[in-house]
Amino acid sequence: MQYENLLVENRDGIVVLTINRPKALNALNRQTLAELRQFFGKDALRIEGIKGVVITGAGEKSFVAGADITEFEGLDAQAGLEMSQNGHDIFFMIERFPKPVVAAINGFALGGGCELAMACHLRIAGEKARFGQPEVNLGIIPGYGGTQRLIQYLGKTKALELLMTGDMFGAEEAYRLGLLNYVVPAGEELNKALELLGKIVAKAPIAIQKVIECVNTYFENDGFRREVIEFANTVKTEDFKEGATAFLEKRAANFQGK
Ligand code: CO8
Repeated sequence: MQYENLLVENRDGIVVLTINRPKALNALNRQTLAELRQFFGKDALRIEGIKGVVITGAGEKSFVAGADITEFEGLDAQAGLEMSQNGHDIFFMIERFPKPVVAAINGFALGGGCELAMACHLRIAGEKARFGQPEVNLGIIPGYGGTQRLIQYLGKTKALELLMTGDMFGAEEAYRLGLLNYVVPAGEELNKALELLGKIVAKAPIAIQKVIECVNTYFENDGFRREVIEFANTVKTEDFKEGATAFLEKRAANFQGK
């Protein structure tokens, strides 16, 4: 398939998938999500001899800066519910992909970008990468699994703090907290991802697939569905309209709790 916003490069069975919207810091618009669904749901498994996938972002500044905020205008609760569920479905396709998927995080991994990285099996970041779930700054909650997966990696203490403050944190801190497998000098994240995958794909593929399935099973719970519902509930608030408008107008939001 031809993609508008994804670059697909097959390096001897390791597919490097680059989210390619650098002018919008690789934000996940509807088109990009549809292409990720097409890739992980259909195209990837038809690539002969595929052994693993690396996901990275185009440019030096950003992995993925979140959902595309310019598409938030006019979003109602029903559309919010559907968009969130769509993202959940796609990110589960990644998490349940039978081959190892590694995020090579080359810059901002915020909101949906941090959630995309967390849906991958392993994460490697350049030292300048920045992380965060800043949704509360927009009057919403994470809608692509962030409330669940952040706890999986960080535990409840730090996950609650970071989800409620929306604070950004750097790669060293992300490593210390358990979000990352490795931090490497900026620009080296793709090489390190390929090196790590090289080691994994030399093992028995069925055994690797079963490891992925069993680890995922440990974390199955109802929290993901609850997140979709509560995301939609925040989309219908006036605070969400104010938060998204304030971002686009490049000013601080004035939330009223309505
Ligand atoms: N969406 C759309 N455009 C974006 C986004 C985004 N998430 N992030 C950055 N951009 C655009 C900017 O608007 C800007 O465009 P332009 O040049 O046309 O003005 C361009 O990218 C460059 O960005 P900045 O000028 O802001 O660059 P800075 O270096 O000053 O700042 C930041 C970089 C800190 C990353 C800043 O851009 C930022 O804060 N971005 C928003 C981050 C964010 O809040 N992400 C979370 C979004 S919400 C989310 O992901 C929820 C997921 C679940 C959704 C469920 C379904 C709807």
